[in-house]
This record gives sequence, C-alpha cells and structure tokens, in this order.
Amino acid sequence: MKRLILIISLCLTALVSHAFVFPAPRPSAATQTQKYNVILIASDDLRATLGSYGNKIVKTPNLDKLAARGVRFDRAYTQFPLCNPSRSSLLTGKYPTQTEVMDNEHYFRALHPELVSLPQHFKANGYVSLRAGKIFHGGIDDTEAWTEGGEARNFTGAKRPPSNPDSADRTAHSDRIVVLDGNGEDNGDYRMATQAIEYLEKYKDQSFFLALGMAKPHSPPAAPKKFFDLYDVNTIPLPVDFSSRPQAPSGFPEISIARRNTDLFINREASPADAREMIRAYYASISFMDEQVGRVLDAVDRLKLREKTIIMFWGDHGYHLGEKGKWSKAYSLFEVATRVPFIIAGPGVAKGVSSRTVQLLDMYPTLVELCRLPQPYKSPSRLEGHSLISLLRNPRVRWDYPAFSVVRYQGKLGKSVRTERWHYVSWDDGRAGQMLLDHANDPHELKNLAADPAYARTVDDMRKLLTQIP
Ligand SMILES: [Ca+2]
Repeated sequence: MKRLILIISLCLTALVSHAFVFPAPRPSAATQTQKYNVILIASDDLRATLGSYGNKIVKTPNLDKLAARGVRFDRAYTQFPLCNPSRSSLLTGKYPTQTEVMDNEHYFRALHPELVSLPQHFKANGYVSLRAGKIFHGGIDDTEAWTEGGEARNFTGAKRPPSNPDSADRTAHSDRIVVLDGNGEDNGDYRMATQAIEYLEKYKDQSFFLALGMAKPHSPPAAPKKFFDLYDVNTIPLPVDFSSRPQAPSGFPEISIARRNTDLFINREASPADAREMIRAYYASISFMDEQVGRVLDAVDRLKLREKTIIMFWGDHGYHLGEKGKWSKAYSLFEVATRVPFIIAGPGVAKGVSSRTVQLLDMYPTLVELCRLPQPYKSPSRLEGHSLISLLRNPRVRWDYPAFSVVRYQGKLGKSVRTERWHYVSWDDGRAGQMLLDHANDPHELKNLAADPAYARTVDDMRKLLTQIP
C-alpha cells in the first residue's frame, strides 16, 4: 500500500513538474506553427543603380535603409537579361537552359509540368501565398500558385501569341517619358503597394509569402513631377562609352550588341541631350518605385512584422542606359545587362556588403533553408543555385561559386560566367565570338582580352567554368 502511494505521488509530482517545466501547448495554431514570413519585392528592369550601390545621383532612401539593415550583394547576376526567362528561372530554381524559356512568350509549366514554382512550394507547405503586381511575366502568371492575387492566363498551350514589337502603338507607348498626376495614385505601382499593405494587414497573424512586383523603372519611364525635380538634367553624366546608336565596340564580337533597341530610342538616334533626359526619367521612376517600396516597409514595421519576416529585394536583370549606344537589356551579356541589385534583410541576417558572385537562382534554395521547407524536387532533380545562408551570417565568408547568365540571339546561345575579377562570354561555343573582361582594370568593359595570348590561360579556365551550366 505504502509503495502504491509512493508510486502515485511520484507520478503526480512528475506530472506537475512536467506541466511547469514544459508548458502545455497554447491553443492558438498560429503561434504554434508560425514560421518566418517572406516578402519578395521585384523591380522590373532595374539595374544596380541605387544610392546604396554607390550611385551618387539617384535618390533611393527607402531601399538604402533596407540595404543598411541587411546584406547588399554587390555582385549579383541574372540568369537571362529578359523578363520572362529571368523570372521563370529564379522562380523555379532551374537555369533557362533547363526551363527552355528564353523569350517573353513561353509558359514554363506548359513546357515542363514537373517544375515547382516558389509560390507554389510555399503554398503547398502551409503558407498563404500572395501576389501583387508583376512576379511572373505579364499575362503568363502561374495562376494556381497563389492563394490570392493570381491572374488567369489568357491563352492555352505553351506559348502566348507574340505581340508585335514593331507596332507603332507599342513603340510609341514604350519610348516616351510619362509625368504622372499627383503622387502617382493611379499608377499600377502605387496601387500594387497599397494591395501589398492590405495583404499584410489581413494576413499578419498567419505565415505568409508575399510577392510584390514593381513595374518601374521598366519603359515607359514614369513618375510624378516631384521625382523628376530631384534631378538636374544638366548634371546627369553620360556613360564613358556612350554613342548615339547601338554598336559593338571595336575588338568585340558583332553579336555582343544587338543593332536595334527594343525599349527606348527605338529606331531613332539618342542625342546627348535626349540621353540625359531619358536617364533622368529612369532615375525619377526609380525614386517613385522606391517610395512605393517604402510604404510597404513602413507597414511591415507598423504591424510589428520585422522580426519574423525575411525581405528580399531584387531586379530581374540589368539595363543599358546608353552604354555601347544601347537602351535596353535584350540580348546583352555585358555587365550592365546582367548585374542586378539584390538585398536580403530579416531576422538573423547580418548587416554588410558581400562581394561574392551570387545569382538570382540562389534565392529559392536560400528561402527553402531559411523557412525549413522540404526540397521541392526529388533527386536527381534539384534546385540549382546555392543557399546564401553562410553569406547572410558573414557576407565575407569563402564562396567558390561563379555566376552564370545565358541569352539566345539570332538562334545562337550566348553564355556568360562571372568570377570576382573576370567576366567571360562565349557565343555559340566561341564560333560566333568571345570576350574576356578584366574587372580589376576595366570596370566599364571597354577592352576585350579574349584574343590576347597573354590571357589564353584565363580564357581556358573561364571556358571550363561555363561547362557547369546544365
Ligand atoms: Ca524586366
């Protein structure tokens, strides 16, 4: 009997102490299962032209604040200098050579039904996935990947009907400068930021994956007048290799610069005065976009979401603003077309600048690891790119991965590889030309060293790296 009482009292003691040492789970499912939230913010056709990236003229106070509290990647690269191929790649974790999306018409899932998109993966793992603005390419949304905000595709099959880039309407629409009324309330970027804020208010107590796609500074450059007034057109410098029409520089392959612009100065020459006006308009639309992003970041703080939300800001590819006479991104593998702004901030992320060569493809595996999601693909298929977590803890840590970009132009595949010092590009496996640029001595990419015997070894090494593109 004594023994029974002892056992009962021991059990009771254990139960009581258990209850104190390990509090019983609270009933709220939200607090139990909540993981990091994610906010992706994309800006369309934004090259690495931000105050925090060292540009002394452009005004981007909100993005600079974000950069100051996270890691700014100084050598981040797109996988393809065009909207749809770039986005299809980073949002599926596969190279453009794998998605086979190399134009603005193809829908990745129609070509490869097995691909798992980033919002689809978050949604499948208990997140609310929310879209505001352009994330996948316009008209080719991955509709079912979103809990809210998905847009119906207006075509069936693998390819949407191509729009005619030469139509007078389209050319006139793209190739002009737009001054918006008021604070830009009627513009899509203003409205999409408002939509994002409404999502945050609605879903702040759940795990959410919010993707906000800003359309600016994509052509036509557009902003309210106050943003143009930030810039004196007479003090805007032109690129050192400015010319009035697109042309491959002497010593570079003909294929390296398309003869025709597709976004700005379409079928017309850019005078130095017109070029300054256009660059000012590009800067003004960056500042307008920055203000919209600022509204969303303010809401994150107001709703006390900062400590549990990972924020990634990125541009989908670079852009020529008159460098080599070009005004666009299309078909260029030069640094200005492939380098992008890429900023990550959030809980546990260090403050600093990383000079390591990273890719937009690294975004997906990084988010999977940060949010402890399962891998989306079964071996031997896998996410390409590499988790950036080690760089988010220490931006200077060793990193052995180069960055790759590709393009298809005139039926030929161009491939680019970037290490911290060197940039090498080859078209059609070298048959249509190659270029080697030394960024230690030539940051504007003015001298092609590929044919110089003194650099034959470097060319060989870089060419070997290109074989890593699957
Ligand atoms: Ca774009």
